[in-house]
Amino acid sequence: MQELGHTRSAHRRDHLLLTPDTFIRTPLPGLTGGMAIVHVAPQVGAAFTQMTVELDPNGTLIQGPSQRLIYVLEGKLTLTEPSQKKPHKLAAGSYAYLPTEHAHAITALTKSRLAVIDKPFLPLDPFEAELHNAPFPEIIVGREQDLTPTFLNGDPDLEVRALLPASLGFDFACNTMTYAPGAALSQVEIHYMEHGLLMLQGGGIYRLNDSWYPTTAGDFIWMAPYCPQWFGAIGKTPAKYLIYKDFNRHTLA
Ligand code: UGY
Ligand code: MN
Repeated sequence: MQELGHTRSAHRRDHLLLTPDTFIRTPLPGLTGGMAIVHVAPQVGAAFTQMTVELDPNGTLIQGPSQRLIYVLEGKLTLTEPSQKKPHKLAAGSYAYLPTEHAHAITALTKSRLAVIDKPFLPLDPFEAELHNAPFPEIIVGREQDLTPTFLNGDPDLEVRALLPASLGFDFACNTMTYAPGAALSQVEIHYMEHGLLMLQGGGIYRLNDSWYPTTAGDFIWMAPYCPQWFGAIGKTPAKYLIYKDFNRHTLA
């Protein structure tokens, strides 16, 4: 239906809300048999790129210019990379962390969708790395379904699953957060880290700076550093999102 110029999408100084009706698909170097929806990139002021990559059967994505985290949204795929002879099998909920220059090819067996986060790596100073027993990050392949949740601020209705280990070696965090119906963040957060957020299930109200947005599965949000933020889940099913944040580094590093 023609929406006569109306959309929920919004672009403000310190945040972006992008709803699927405004997504633009583009080709990308390293991507064959598919298209990329680049949700956020340095062009808007972010220090990372987050995209959704849509692959047709046999479509392939190979390594990009930086370290990468992928999270499978839909489909069946293989990940070929040099640390293991046999390709890894990936399906919805599978994820992989791939360090900078770690050669890889992700190939779709069926029509698939992946969340992809690319971020230039900020290494720890070698002295700090030894002090904190935080070696250079290595490849990780896992399944979100196998992760044990923690509860944000002890709230049993707000489950956090960390895709990356709690080591200072990593310069970002990526978690899923699952809110029981009616659950909410216990505070308005204001922090120096930025966020990329993909709403996976359910929905609610996202407060971003001085605006309150109805938000639902499929939406993408970017929160710039210090963007005031709060979420409350609305509806009869849980709300769940995948959330990126820069982490573990001095702000002047
Ligand atoms: O990790 C976070 O900062 C997270 N609690 N923020 C958010 O959900 N907007
Ligand atoms: Mn936050």
